[in-house]
Amino acid sequence: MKTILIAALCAASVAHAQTSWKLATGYRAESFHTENIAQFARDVKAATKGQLAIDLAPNGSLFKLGDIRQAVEEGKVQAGETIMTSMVKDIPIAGADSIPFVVGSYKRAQRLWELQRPGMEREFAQRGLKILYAVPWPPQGLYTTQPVKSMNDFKNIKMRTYNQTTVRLAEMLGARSVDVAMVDVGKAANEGRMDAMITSAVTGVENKVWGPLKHYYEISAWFPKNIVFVNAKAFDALAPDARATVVKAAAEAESRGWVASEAIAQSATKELQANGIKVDRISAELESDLKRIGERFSREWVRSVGHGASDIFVPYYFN
Ligand code: PCA
Repeated sequence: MKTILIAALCAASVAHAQTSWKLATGYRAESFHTENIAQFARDVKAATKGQLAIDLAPNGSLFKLGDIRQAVEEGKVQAGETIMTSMVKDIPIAGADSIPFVVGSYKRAQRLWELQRPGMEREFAQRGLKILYAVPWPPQGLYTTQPVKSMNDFKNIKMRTYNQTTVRLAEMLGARSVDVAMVDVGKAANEGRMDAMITSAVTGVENKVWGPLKHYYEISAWFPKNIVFVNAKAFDALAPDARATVVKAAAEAESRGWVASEAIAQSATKELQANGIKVDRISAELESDLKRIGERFSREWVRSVGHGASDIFVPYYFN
């Protein structure tokens, strides 16, 4: 009787201790961001001895990229990953990493994240969310079907967009914006639905855009970040040691992700070239056009964000 009772108690406590989270992302399983999350999930599972399993739902299979934050907030799914700029309507400071021509290197992108993170933590906490980590996409370059020399070459062309920054830029350039999710970029390019887009080299590689798109200009416009987060109630329900494990594994995932992003920035550009895309610098004229547009964008952004903007950018520029 005693053994049966003990066995039953053990089974019950094991069952109680095992938790599983679903983590929704809008990107593909083979995306370097998603592979990094998969590693994070394996690390958490091993370090908690199976107490916490994180199951990935990639490719927008549970929720669309732009709906993921809301879904985690509402507890429809425990955890998620999205691109920070997808939430600028509700959290304006989330857009700090997509202001054109502010950040020109991974080091500066890191500094920006340090300054942006406290405000983001507050915004997330108010919504019952906990940030796990953030990792940038490689620098954003300009893809085109035809060579471009100045702003005039953008008049009325179809420009693929993925966030408010790209929509506003298309508008300022006089182009027509076409919203295409990252996973549909290859298809849209092949169907002639875009003449230009601003995104990373790796996104071009993942979607095999060679063929329709012929030029890639390394303008390093910005370094947008993906953010991985969890519903705070789900996090708080973990045992304290499991919580500490998740936080530690998240910090490791963040460091690992930044290194991977930088490495892939190099290799992906080479891969575009190897597949026939002409990798070029932009003309001085287009560079100054884009710089002017960037400045205009910055002014609009600061005006719309207010204090939150100076909290980030005063130390960014002056400390
Ligand atoms: N790839 C994603 C976001 C930024 C990037 O480099 C996209 O094109 O949608």
